Amino acid sequence: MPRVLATQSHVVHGYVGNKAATFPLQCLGWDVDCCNSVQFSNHTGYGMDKVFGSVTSEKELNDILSGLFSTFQYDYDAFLSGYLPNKESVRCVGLNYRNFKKSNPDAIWLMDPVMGDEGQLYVDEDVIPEYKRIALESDGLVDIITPNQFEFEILHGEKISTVEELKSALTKLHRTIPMVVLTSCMPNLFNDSNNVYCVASLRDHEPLVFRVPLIESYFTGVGDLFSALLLDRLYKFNASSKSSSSGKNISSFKTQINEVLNVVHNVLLLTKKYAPKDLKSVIGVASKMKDMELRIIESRDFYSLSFDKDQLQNS
Ligand code: PXL
Repeated sequence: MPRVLATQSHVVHGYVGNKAATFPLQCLGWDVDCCNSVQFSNHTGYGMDKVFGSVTSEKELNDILSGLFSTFQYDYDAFLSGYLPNKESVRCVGLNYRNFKKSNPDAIWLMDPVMGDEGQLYVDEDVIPEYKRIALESDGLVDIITPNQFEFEILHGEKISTVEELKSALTKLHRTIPMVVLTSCMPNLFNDSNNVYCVASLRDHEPLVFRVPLIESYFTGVGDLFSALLLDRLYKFNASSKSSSSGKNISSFKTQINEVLNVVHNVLLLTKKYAPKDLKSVIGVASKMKDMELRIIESRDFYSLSFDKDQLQNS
């Protein structure tokens, strides 16, 4: 059974961070070791006056991660990092994961640099230089990064308004990171507000563009689910290509991203089915937000689905 170390948030109620990642990964046969960067009552979309709990201190986070390293140095096949609330937590995870990667050079590190969306930061601003340091200065450390466009622009240091600018920014980021997946791009980039665009790029290949039908709703934790599922697909492909020596290729990368987008799309459709129809009555109303939580458990039959070509083309 492969084992992943996942450092991101824990919420008591609902499904973001490790709560969104753990059950799907377990369904896919993973042993998931969760290290919680925060323990909150619920996600921050309920309104900051409705978030209770605490941020794991740098000392505690470092004690846990370095303690795990001292006992389980060679026991992880993959590393996942997501929501880290401040510069101390980003730096601490960076340093500890660096040690793990040195001992396990074949293990995959998927870093989701969770910082914000649509122009709004939802972590401390001082995480930015720390994420830049990890992403831009350390070749061979992070294998795959899954920012949204806002986060990608922060790492790149400039706004991106055209596909050409996007391509050249990707080439720059590929100097240090072999795989980059922009989980969602802003509608103006592809002049299409009816669909969501995901751009996946493998070093030395043309970026792949995926169009996903937009589901009007208000979901939280989608990126966390996406990253977990993608890590599973990439790990399994790496493991099988090592034994068959077929190497990493662009067509299997495309299939993996397509499959993950399809699974996430199905989870969102199911979530929407149970969610209130009148979105205006929900946003900012804490007592109703619970009905918008991802249906992670009810979606259990989706996670391991592979999709045939016809389904892929239609989706
Ligand atoms: O990645 C989403 C996320 C994770 N963790 C916490 C959050 C959110 C989004 O709101 O509040 C605590």
